[in-house]
Amino acid sequence: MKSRAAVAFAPGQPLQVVEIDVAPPKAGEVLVRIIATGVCHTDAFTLSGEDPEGLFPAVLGHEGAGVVVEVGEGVTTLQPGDHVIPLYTAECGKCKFCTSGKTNLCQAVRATQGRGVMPDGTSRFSYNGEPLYHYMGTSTFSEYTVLPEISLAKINPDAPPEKVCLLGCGVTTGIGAVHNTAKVQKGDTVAVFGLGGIGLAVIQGAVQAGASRIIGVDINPAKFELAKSMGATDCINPKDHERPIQEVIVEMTDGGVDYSFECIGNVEVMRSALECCHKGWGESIIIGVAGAGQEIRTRPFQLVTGRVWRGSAFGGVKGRSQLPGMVEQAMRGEIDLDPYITHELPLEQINEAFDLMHEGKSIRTVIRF
Ligand code: NAD
Ligand code: AHE
Ligand code: ZN
Ligand code: ZN
Repeated sequence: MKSRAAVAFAPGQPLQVVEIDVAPPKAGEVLVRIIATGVCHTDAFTLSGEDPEGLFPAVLGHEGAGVVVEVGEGVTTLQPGDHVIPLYTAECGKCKFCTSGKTNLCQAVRATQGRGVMPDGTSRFSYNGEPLYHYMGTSTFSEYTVLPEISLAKINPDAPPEKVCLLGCGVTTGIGAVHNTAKVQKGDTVAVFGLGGIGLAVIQGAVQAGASRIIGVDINPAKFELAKSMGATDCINPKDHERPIQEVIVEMTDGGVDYSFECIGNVEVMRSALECCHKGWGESIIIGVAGAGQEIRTRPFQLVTGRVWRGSAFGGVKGRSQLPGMVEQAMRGEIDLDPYITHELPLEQINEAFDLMHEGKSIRTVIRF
C-alpha cells in the first residue's frame, strides 16, 4: 500500500515527505496506521549521523500512537481496530532478559531492529522500488508502519493518540527512570541535568515520588519556567557559575543529592551528574544518548566512595505489560501530558519540529498525520 512518510535519505539532511510503499505484514507482524507521533531528541541524534546504528535511507520516528489495520499470520494478541503504542523495547515475555526479572531490555528482536530490518531480515518499506530501512523497530514517521506483534502495547481506545504518543518514549523514559531505575523515595533530593522532554518527565516522576528537593540544570534559562511549574524547586545555569556545577550542587545540598539524572547525552555533563551525588550513597542515572566514540570518565575514587553510575532505557518499563497502565494513569490525570506538548504540526512540516528542538524553543512537537 501507499503511505505518506518523512524519509531520512542521508545524515545531516532534512527529511523528505514522500509517498512510499509499505508491504503487508508477514507472520507475527502487524500493520499499524500511525495517528500521531512525537519527535524525540534521539530522532535528531540519529539524523545527525552520530548514531553508530544509524542507517540511511530510513523512516525514523519512535514516539507514536496508532490503530491496528491488519495482522499477519499467527498474531493472536491484536486485531484490526486495536489502539496501540509502538515499542522500541519489545516484550516477548520469553527471552532470558524478559524472564530475568532484572531488566526491560527484551532481546527477541533487538539484533534485526538494530540492522533496520524486520525479524526475517527484510524491510517492509520501499521508495521507487528501493528498500528503506526501519528505525528502532517502530518507524512512526510513516502513516503506515509494520511492527512485530511483541513490539506493540495495546492501550485503552479512548486515550487521545495525540497525547499518549508521548508515552511511547519521552514521558515514560523520564518517569520510569525515577521509579524503576533510581527508585526515588519520599524526601530524597534530586538533580536533573537537561530540562527537555526527558528532564521534565524526570521532574514529574520525582514529584510523584515525594522528592524534597528537585534541582533543574540547563544552559538554556528559557527552560526554567516550565520546569518550575512542573515541580523543580531550584533551577540553575552552569554558565552563571565559575566553579564546576557539581561543586555548586554539593554545596546547595549539604554534600550532594541522593539521585541525579543526565537527560542530555553530553559525556562531560554525565561526569558532573555523577560527582554532584552524595558520598556514600548517591546514584546517577544516565538517560542521555551520546554519539559514536564518546566515553565517560571520572576518578574511580568517586565510585570507591560510594557513588553509583547506572543507565536507563525506556525508563526500565516493560512495554506490553506496564505501558497500558501508564496510559490509564494519564487518562486519570496522574500523569499530565499537556505541559510537554509545546507545538503541533502536520507531517509535511516535520522538519520545523527538528528546527524548534535545535533552537531550544520546543519541548515536544506532536506530528499529526
Ligand atoms: P531535548 O533536546 O528536548 O532536551 C535537552 C536539554 O538539554 C535542552 O533543554 C538543552 O538546553 C539541555 N542542554 C544541552 N546541553 C546542555 C549542557 N551542556 N548542560 C545543561 N543542559 C544542556 O532532548 P530530550 O528529547 O529531552 O532527550 C534528552 C536526551 O535523552 C537525548 O540524549 C536523547 O537521545 C535521550 N533519550 C534517551 C532515552 C533512553 O531511553 N535512554 C529515551 C529518550 C531520550
Ligand atoms: N543506537 C545508539 C544507542 C541509542 C540508545 O541508547 N537508545 C535508547 C533509547 S533512546 C530513545 O529515545 C535505548 O533504549 N537503548 C537500549 C537499546 O537497546 O537500544 C548506539 O549508541 O548505538
Ligand atoms: Zn526517544
Ligand atoms: Zn524478551
